[in-house]
Amino acid sequence: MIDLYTWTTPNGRKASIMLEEVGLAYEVKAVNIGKDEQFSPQFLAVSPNNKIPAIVDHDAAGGPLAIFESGAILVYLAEKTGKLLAASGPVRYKTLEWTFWQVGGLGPMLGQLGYFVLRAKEKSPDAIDRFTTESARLFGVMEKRLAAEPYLAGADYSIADIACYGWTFAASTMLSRAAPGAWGEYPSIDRWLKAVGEREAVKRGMAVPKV
Ligand SMILES: N[C@@H](CCC(=O)N[C@@H](CS)C(=O)NCC(=O)O)C(=O)O
Repeated sequence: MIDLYTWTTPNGRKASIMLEEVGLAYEVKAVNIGKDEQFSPQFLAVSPNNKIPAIVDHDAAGGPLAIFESGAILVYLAEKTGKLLAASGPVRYKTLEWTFWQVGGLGPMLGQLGYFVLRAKEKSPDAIDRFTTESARLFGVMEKRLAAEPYLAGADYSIADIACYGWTFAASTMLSRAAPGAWGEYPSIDRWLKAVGEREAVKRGMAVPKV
């Protein structure tokens, strides 16, 4: 059994979508970051960076294994099950490339954009402009990739698509209303959003945790 520490955010949903896709049994431990539960000693013992998602695999070889950082969780679960990440070869590295593009680029930029347009007490035009421009640039890169390939890693759905789905969905809906310049006409991303969003495992994973 795997414990999944998560909340209702795009980062948390990468892990729940992945667990649904690979079909591993898991128990949800909701960490309400709106109530600062990520700073509790019990959670910090699992995730010392005080961020969700995190997992504990009680069936790991060598005893229970705690993992934080969504990219590490995706790679771990893919390798544990042999699904959604090739074991070797070029497709493996295309998959890792787009997975870490999300973790190091798309996620942080959209997260900062969301903070500055929705939550910051004082509006900072420079910060909003910076993160709007960078988000739009990243979506331009993603649009080009998806115009050339069905999925981010190439022909097949992979952990790279799982990494990008939640944030891209948020950008296409709620965030684009708050920061219209960050989103635009992206026919290939729209096609991909529909294909990924129609997967049953994605629908189930996007509904975790139930609050
Ligand atoms: N790089 C991390 C980012 C995780 C992250 O930013 N999680 C947010 C929720 S979406 C969080 O837990 N925030 C709580 C906090 O910063 O105190 C990952 O990909 O797992």
